[in-house]
Amino acid sequence: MVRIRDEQAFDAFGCSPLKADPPTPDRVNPDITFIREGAREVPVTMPDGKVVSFWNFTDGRDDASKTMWPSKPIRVRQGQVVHSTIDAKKGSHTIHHHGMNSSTYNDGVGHVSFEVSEKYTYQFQPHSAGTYFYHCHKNTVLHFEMGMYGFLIVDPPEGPGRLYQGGPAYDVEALWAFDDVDPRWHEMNHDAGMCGDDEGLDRFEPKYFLISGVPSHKTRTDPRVRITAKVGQRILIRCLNASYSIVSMRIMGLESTCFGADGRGLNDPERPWMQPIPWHADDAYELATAQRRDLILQPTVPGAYKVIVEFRDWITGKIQNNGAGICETIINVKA
Ligand SMILES: [Cu+2]
Repeated sequence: MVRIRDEQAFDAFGCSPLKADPPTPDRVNPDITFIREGAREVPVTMPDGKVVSFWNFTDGRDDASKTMWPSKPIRVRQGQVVHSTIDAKKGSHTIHHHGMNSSTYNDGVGHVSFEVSEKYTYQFQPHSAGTYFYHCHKNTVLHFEMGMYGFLIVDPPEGPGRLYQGGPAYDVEALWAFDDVDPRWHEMNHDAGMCGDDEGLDRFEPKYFLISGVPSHKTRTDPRVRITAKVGQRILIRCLNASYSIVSMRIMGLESTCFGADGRGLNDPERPWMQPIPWHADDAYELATAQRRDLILQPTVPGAYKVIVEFRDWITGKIQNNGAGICETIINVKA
């Protein structure tokens, strides 16, 4: 074990972040509420038969969410006052609602506010419809790799069916979260590395690759990933790169248009410098860690269109795991 040089300074910031369960400041009546309980273990069987354990946030009011990984989405409407309560249960955790303009108290970043040891209610009000995600921000590099995340979707005030006000409508919606797994990290304890201990968190060697919790050997068939639509329908794919790789994505034989990036619409008249981006068939488009892209497709010809998702090393650009870091799925378009 290698200790860092200035232990005192690290102790104040790294080892001992404040753990607290304060009342929510400036609390008002919410329009919608959520409960997320911290760190239930969800086993996932990988292509080689090995079982890797992930941690989820369980919706305290929904038994089905106990086995869901990624965690059950939080879905709200633009302008609503949202109360999202964490019940930490095991150890301390936080919820960072990534992309919301929250106050520091409500931002859920453990090291700049506090970690929640029992319960805290985050209060925020989303102002921009689009695709976001929520995740634990305690010992972030580890807890995020352990899977403590889920989609956070902000619908326009009138509800689902349109990406944002003035944006495109859709008939079919898919949520794709790309993830990569270094199984060595999944054997660590909650606080590994927080005191500057050399636990090997600077080495990330992903061996398994998944889309929305589905390992690569099942992404072509599992309905959590595979898309089924009819000719003429408009398909919305909400993409989230929840991996520690650069994700390079190709949709073979189909044109699409990126109408949203990181929770912002791209054809908003108030932001004329941002324009929808055409994604040409067969071309590769990249997402860095935590980026979201909202794609709209409207296929005119029936077919089973292949989607290829490559996980590439940030530095070398090579496909992870000696070229094996690939997931494929199908957009199945029926007449
Ligand atoms: Cu956590």
